[in-house]
Amino acid sequence: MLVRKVPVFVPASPWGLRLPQKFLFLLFLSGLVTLCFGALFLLPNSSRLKRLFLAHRTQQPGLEVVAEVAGHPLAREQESPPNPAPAVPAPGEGDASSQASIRRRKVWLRRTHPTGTREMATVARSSGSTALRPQEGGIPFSFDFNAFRSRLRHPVLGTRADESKEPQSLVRAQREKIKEMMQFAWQSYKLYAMGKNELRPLTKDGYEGNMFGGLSGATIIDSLDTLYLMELQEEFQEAKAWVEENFHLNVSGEASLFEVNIRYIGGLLSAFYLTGEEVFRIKAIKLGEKLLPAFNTPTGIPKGVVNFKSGSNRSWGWAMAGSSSILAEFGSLHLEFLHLTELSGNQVFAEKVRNIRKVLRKINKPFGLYPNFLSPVSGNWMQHHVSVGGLGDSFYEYLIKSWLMSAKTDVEAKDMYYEALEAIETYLLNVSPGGLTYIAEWRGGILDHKMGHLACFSGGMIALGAEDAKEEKRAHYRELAAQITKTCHESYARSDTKLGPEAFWFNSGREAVATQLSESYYILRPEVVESYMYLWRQTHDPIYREWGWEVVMALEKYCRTEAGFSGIQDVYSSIPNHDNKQQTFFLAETLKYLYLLFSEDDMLSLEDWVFNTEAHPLPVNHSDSSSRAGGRL
Ligand code: DMJ
Repeated sequence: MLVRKVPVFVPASPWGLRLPQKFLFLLFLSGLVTLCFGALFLLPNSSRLKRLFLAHRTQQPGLEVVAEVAGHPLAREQESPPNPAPAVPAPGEGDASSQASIRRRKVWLRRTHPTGTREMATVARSSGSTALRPQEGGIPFSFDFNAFRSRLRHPVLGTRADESKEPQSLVRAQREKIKEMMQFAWQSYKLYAMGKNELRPLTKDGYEGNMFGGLSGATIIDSLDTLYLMELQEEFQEAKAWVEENFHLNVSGEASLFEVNIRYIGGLLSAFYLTGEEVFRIKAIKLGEKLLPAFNTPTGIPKGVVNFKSGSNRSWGWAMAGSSSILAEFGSLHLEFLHLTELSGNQVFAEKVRNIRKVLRKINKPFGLYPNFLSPVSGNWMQHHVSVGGLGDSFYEYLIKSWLMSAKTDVEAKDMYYEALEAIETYLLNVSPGGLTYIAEWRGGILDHKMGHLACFSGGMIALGAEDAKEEKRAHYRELAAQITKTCHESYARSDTKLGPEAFWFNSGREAVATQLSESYYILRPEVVESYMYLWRQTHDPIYREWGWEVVMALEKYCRTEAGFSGIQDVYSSIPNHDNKQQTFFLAETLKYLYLLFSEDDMLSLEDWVFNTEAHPLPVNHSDSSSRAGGRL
């Protein structure tokens, strides 16, 4: 028989537990309670739980002030700081990054919880402060839109002097024609593919592609500013309504950091700066936050692909067997990310791109050149391939534009640009036997004598940068820009369609022509008309409008279909074989640059705006707002 021994000096608990057991149980219970509360406050994304528990907490005084001025009741969602801690901390970032995130949080708290009278007065004065709309899960930061607009040197759409001078002028009719093309491209997209990323005009349906991580409506976001600029008001309202109602960010696919940045973030930022509509600012910032995990690498150089669901990242499989980040991709974030900081008050965006700059400053450059492949793990170049076309292009563009966007204060960017350009001139620039100037591609010292269509933006870039070069180089750069643009025009002029191929060569007696069918296609790309636009603004030489008009005619003849515009597979065949794709950049860039080419110079004046690499205008930082952005734009 089992006898249960109960020592007389230990009284049994009411639940039949002895005292030491009871003590241990209580200890366990209190530990559990502490853990639960700890998790409530420390876990990312705990704002929903916090609301549940803290619903009756008194609101911060600073937030009341902002909400009152904005004229909206303040929702609890607005209290979550932007950019919650990234899902996966960067290897090697450990303590430093948590310190940085505490600092960021403090900055954010200072911004959103103003306590002093000075801050309150600033908010109260700014009648144009963007509103914090609860239903949009607003970003708790106020941007003084009216003050920003008052600092611009020119009306956004210009004074349209030519219209008042001569209402029926040729240039006006040309501009109207381009506007009609935009209208047609938009209507076709709307009819057959509304909400999808791109229109397929032959099959009359939409296409999502796999670059945007499940985001939709790339054509809509890319078109917003072009519609606005062309005063297509009804269409602009349709696009805006779609963004408000249907542009959802809770997607979970893999996205290209570069493409999402230049098209979506760029498009939303421009739409905000042109209209002051809060929905664009908020969506741009929230989408920007979704891109941040791409930077979780040992060097801080982002990888090309980010997984929106897991927050993991990876390099493109084709980039040196998945080991490299691409110069043009990580080098074309600077403009947008500084504006994300400007509009959110969150330093994290600016920190990310400044770090990229730091890595690039430090690394050894072969002959002063920047190769296209860099390891985000070791920070070393992975291959010595240098190109001003694909893989390299917009890195150079963003250097000179960073300088311009900073109202000429970012001297580092300017120096990097001119140093890089000198190296390019020394090692890549060539003149063909027929007298055509071109920028070849460099492979460890050996030249490929070809130029991609993408490289044709460089005429415009060099023209744009010419004015700030050393005095003795200015005329030279102007001439160089004109010569490169002329070469790119030749690549169009030498085809049967008067549209240019994807790549053209200078060898075996052939000049400025593609040498194989696989390079003979034209996919509605903008780079050549982009250069015409800059050269026109710089010189007012009528040749650029003539050349631009040739493109308009060719687009109409060979790329216009019953249901939108399409690329063609062979520019050397006058019987077009369409590729069934109306690219988003056709509406964002090609038609916009054409429209600007036939407009007055003060429409989106280059004194006030820089265009991102998808032609989305971002404002120059004329102000003393450096303290707001925590640095220079
Ligand atoms: C655009 O998406 C951008 O201009 C990018 O920088 C390069 N390629 C396309 C247009 O050709």
